[in-house]
Amino acid sequence: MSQQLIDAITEMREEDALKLTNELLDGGASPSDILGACKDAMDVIGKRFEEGEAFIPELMLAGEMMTAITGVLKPRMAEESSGEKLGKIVLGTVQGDIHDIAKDIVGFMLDLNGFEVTDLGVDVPPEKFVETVKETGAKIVGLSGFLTLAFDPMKDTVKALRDAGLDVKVMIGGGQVDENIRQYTDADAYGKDAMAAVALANEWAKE
Ligand code: B12
Repeated sequence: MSQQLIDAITEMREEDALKLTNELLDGGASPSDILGACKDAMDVIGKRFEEGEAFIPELMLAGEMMTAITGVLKPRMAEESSGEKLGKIVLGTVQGDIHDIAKDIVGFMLDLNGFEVTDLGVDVPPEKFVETVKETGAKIVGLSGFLTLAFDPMKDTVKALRDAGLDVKVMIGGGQVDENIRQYTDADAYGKDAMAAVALANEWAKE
């Protein structure tokens, strides 16, 4: 069934993709399993783009489908949420990068799980993160980025936060971010998906 969803997305059949998403949910699939299938589909489309078999309009359509599917998943995710407030988080897609679908999912999940999220949007310069942490008193910062070109701005943002003497934990994530990139940027941790972001935030909120 989830292979059918992957096929519907990669074949750009948005209506079928939404129908299958609902069917999967009704059949008991978890929103995170469905997001996993979406990620696989996005990887296929991304690969086609890399190989010159797909172009910007396909990437845009893929993005629109992701947004539509997320819209279906959100109410189901909300059913699994907790009520208490655990802490403040500043979140954004770093400078030079405008991919925001994944960041929005991360923000939504953090919010659902009891964190007060200030979402700075996309293409956010390091100084904006610094300023907002000062304003909100947040103890956690989340940086998202999908481009290779986002790694330097991530590193610059971590440095700017440290240089400003702010006592924050920084998590990073997005497409190709892994432990190597975490080391390169000097962030405290990386998370592979929204659930990992929630687990990290929970761990840090307890410290
Ligand atoms: C959709 C898409 C677009 C859409 C974005 C729409 C939007 N509003 O976000 C549009 C069309 C705008 C776009 C533009 C471009 N794109 Co694009 N895009 C994609 C695509 C197909 C999917 C990305 C996506 O939304 N995935 C869905 C999410 C939900 O997936 P996910 O990774 O599972 O998300 C989880 C994790 O990432 C994690 N996470 C994310 N952020 C964070 C943060 C924290 C703190 C934590 C803990 C976790 C975390 O949690 C998420 C939720 O579980 C990818 C291919 C791919 N394989 O990802 C290319 C891709 C990222 N794009 C690419 C490129 C090249 C571009 C462009 C430069 C193209 C161009 N020539 O103009 C521009 C960039 C413009 C810019 N300055 O940013 C390349 C990047 C290559 C590289 N190495 O740099 C990719 C990899 C495609 C490819 N294979 O070539 N793109």
